[in-house]
Order: sequence, then C-alpha cells, then structure tokens
Amino acid sequence: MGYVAVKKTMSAIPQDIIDQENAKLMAAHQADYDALGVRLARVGIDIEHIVDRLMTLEVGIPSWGMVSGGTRFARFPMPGEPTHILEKIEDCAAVHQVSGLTPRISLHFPWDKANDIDEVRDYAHAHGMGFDAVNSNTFQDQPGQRLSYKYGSLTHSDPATRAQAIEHNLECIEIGDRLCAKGLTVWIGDGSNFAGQNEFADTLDRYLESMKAIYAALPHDWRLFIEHKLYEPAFYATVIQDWGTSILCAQQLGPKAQCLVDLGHHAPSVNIELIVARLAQFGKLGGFHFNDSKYGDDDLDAGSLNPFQLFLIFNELVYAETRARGQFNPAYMMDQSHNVTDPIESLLNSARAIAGAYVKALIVDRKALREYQSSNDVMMAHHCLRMAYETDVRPALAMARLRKGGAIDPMMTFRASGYRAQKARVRKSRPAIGGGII
Ligand code: RM4
Ligand code: MN
Ligand code: MN
Repeated sequence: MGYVAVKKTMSAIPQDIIDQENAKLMAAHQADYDALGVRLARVGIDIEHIVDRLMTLEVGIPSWGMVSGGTRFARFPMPGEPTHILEKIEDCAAVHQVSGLTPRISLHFPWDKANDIDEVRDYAHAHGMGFDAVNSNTFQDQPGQRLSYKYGSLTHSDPATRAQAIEHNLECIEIGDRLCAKGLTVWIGDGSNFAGQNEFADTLDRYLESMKAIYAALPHDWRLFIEHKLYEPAFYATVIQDWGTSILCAQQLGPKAQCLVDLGHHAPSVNIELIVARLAQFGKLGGFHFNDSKYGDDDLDAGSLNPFQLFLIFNELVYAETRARGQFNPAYMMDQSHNVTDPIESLLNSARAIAGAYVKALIVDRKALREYQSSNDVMMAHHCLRMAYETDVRPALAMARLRKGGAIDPMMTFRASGYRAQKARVRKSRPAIGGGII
C-alpha cells in the first residue's frame, strides 16, 4: 500500500540516541539471538530466514491515534501531544524509527485536512514516511456542512445527502492520490436506533448505489476497503454490520473492493480468525485495523488483552499466503484510541505484539501440523500451534528492528530520548473539553 521511494532527510529522534541505547544492549541481544537461533535450528528453522520475512512486514499507523483519545465522557490531553498534521507525522516517524515496522500513515478526512497537501506529503517523505489508505468521515457533521448525517450518509433517504457523502469520498480519493496512497477505507455510522426507523433492504440498496459511484472514481491501482462494525453509533441495526454483508457488497462492487477487518468490530466471542480465513479463501480479505478489545470497539493496544487471538489470526494469514501463491496482499493498519497512555508508546507496544504474532505464526511447523491434522491427532495439532506460540521470539524482533536502524528495546529507547518532554516544551496544548474519539 502506498509504496514510494522516499529519501529520508529528517529524523524525529536523533539516530545517535538510538545507536547509544543499542550499544548498551548489544552484547546481551547478540547472546539471546544466538540462543534463539540454536533453538530454532533444532526444529529445522533458519532464524535468518525468519528475520528476513519479518523485515518485509509493514503496518500502517492512524493519524487519529497520535493524540490522546477520549471516551464519550472525557478526553484527558497529554502535554506535548501533536496539534496539527505535521506534528502528527513527526510522531508517526518517531514510532517507525524505533520500531522499524510502521512506514506509512493513514489519514482521516476532514480531520487531517491541510491547506497545502503537497507540503504534508513532502514532510512525510522527508521523514522516510509514506501514506496508507485514506479514510473518509461521513459519521459526523462538520462546521458549516450543508446537509446533516444525523440520519445517515451514503444510505440516507435524501438523495442530496447521499450525493454530498459521495462527493466527500471522491475528494478523499483525490487527496489520497496526491499523497501516493493506494486505497480508500469507508466506514459509515449509518443504521437505525429503533425498529421501524428504516427498511434494512432499502438502506443497503442505497449503500450499494452510493458505493458504485465511489468505486467508479478509483484510480486503476487502488483498492476500496469496506469496514464493517456491529453497532455504534447505531444501536439497533447497522447497515454494514458484519463480514457477511461486507463480502456481499465487495462482491457486488467488483475486484477492487475488499473487506477490512477491525478486530474490535465483532460480537463478543466471535471467532475472528475464522472470518479471516473465509475472506482470504475468497480473495476478499483487504486488510486489518489491529487493536484489542474486551467489551466492544474498545480500541485498546493490539495484543494487550488477547495475544493468543492475534497469533491465531496471523496463523491464518501465513497459511493463506502459502495457499494464495503471491496473490495475497492485505493492508495492515492499527486503529487504536490511546486514552491513558502516550500514543507513541502504545503504538510501540502494539507493533511489538503484531510482529511477535507474525513471527510465531512463521515458526509453526506446518508440515507436522498437516500430518497431525490428517491423522486426526487433535492434541498434537493443537500442541504444535502452542509450541510456536509459547516460543520467546523477542530476539528475532530485536534483530529485525536493529537491521532497519531501529531500537533493540523500542520502549526504553523512546523513554531515553526524552522526545515527549521536549515536545511538551515546544508544542501548544490542546483543549480538554468535550468527549469523542479524538
Ligand atoms: C470507527 C472505525 C473506523 C475509524 C473511526 C474513527 O469505529 O473503527 O475505522 O475510522 O472509528
Ligand atoms: Mn477501524
Ligand atoms: Mn472502531
């Protein structure tokens, strides 16, 4: 997604700070890496091959996750948080510098609207950053907006409101194109709060009609991601509520339309890895919004509550990649709200969890697994997954980061850099008033 050959000329965190921190940890890191290498070699896995694969993994980060998030009740701002898009980009670059995993930023419009979009692009490129899918927003009204989205946007009963929502998505494509992004993610808040408020079939008809107009405006190498969500803001029925409706719509729209799985957008106890497998099998798995959740769309750090689920998802992804033979390219993104932690630290926390889940999925002994499955040896099949999951793969993650110029220990290095404290001195403070997600 959004690959551009960027020449880095600016650094959010001075490289020598990262190098100094790495120097302190180098001997211990090398010993741990060698030990893991020996351990993996015993089961026929070459650690260098795993690190090479990991170095190709890239996960986008959300511009809207760079400021302290809030709930419906309150937002507690943090000193030094970014106040405009360029500062958000700088923070994203800091995450990538130490994690080596997050070279692209996903923008959300009109939240990230800028007078000079070329300046935004150039500033990101100067930091070695590109852009992921752009996100439209027709779930809120903006100041001065002509027609309200209170009763819907792309599915609204009024054609003029639908036209306005379509127009906004077309503008997002235009801006995204200038940023060299390659995808548009559409999540709508449309639905109903009361039985009888609207007809399920009619709202979906209107959605498809609107999405066809957006699809028609996509550049040839773009993808359109349909993001479903079970509930909220609609509490009775949501128009694109689950992966079933999502894949039906993606199939109706055409090959550029794919489904996006946000890990917080499912009913409790739903088997998300099974959804991933189904979408991948039919070529409709477009990408992810990684996060973790306990109750609903909690937007907690990826892997912070349910790391085994994250591993099982990556296990499906690695298997799907093998089956697809090169045709498989989901766009990985994080979508989190950081309400009580420093967003940069939460993204580092999640980057580690995601990379760890990927590596653990890579070291699953697939040949043995298949044999256990064929002979119906249930316990050993499960054991095979558990053995990979329970391996401490941190030295492999550290090596991949190190080889990308990142940190052996991202969290401690970020703390040692004094980045946030320095930003608190130079950045203006943002108001605490009001709730809401950003
Ligand atoms: C939604 C959904 C979308 C995100 C907004 C801010 O719940 O996850 O991906 O754009 O929140
Ligand atoms: Mn999302
Ligand atoms: Mn969400």
